[in-house]
Amino acid sequence: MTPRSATFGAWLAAILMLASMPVASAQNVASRSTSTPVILTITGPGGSPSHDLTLADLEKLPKAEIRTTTPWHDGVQHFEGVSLQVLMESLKLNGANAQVVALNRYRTTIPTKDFSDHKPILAYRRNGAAMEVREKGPLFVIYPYDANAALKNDTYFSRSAWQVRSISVE
Ligand SMILES: Nc1nc2c(c(=O)[nH]1)N[C@H]1C(S)=C(S)[C@@H](COP(=O)(O)O)O[C@H]1N2
Ligand SMILES: [Mo]
Repeated sequence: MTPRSATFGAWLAAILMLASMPVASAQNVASRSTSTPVILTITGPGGSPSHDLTLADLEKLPKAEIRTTTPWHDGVQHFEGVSLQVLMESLKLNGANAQVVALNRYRTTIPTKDFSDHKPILAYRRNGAAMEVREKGPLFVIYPYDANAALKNDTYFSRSAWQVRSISVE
């Protein structure tokens, strides 16, 4: 072997090694994004670490249910999800307001006092089925509108973000 081909061999080995590493991590990312995608990112105040949650993570929390009509559906709907109050408590997040941002960049501010006063949920199922993005899923803030006439107005409808992607508590 000439010195030149030895150098080439060393380069080849290094390149093969480098090439194999990104392939392995790309596969991990791909399998995570198809089987258990992150659907919700929650951040707390003051640069505290953010939480990336999958549907399975949300389903581990106690299930909350609301049966109600809404301005966006025909007839009484059965929503299943997680109480926003319980979600905040489980992540030990405290703050006066939750900024909710949707996939379409719609953004709304929910005073966290609503979570205890009105018990809205972050719904992940409607009538027993996961909600597709085109059906305003995968996550939809739902208040118990029928249980309290005071919730049937634009203040609460505008807080009812669909296609929720992130929540930041401030
Ligand atoms: N993702 C998302 N959620 C949203 C909105 C939106 O544009 N995108 N509009 C909000 C506002 S301001 C209100 S009043 C109601 C409006 O519902 P409507 O467009 O069916 O009247 O949904 C709320 N949730
Ligand atoms: Mo609105």
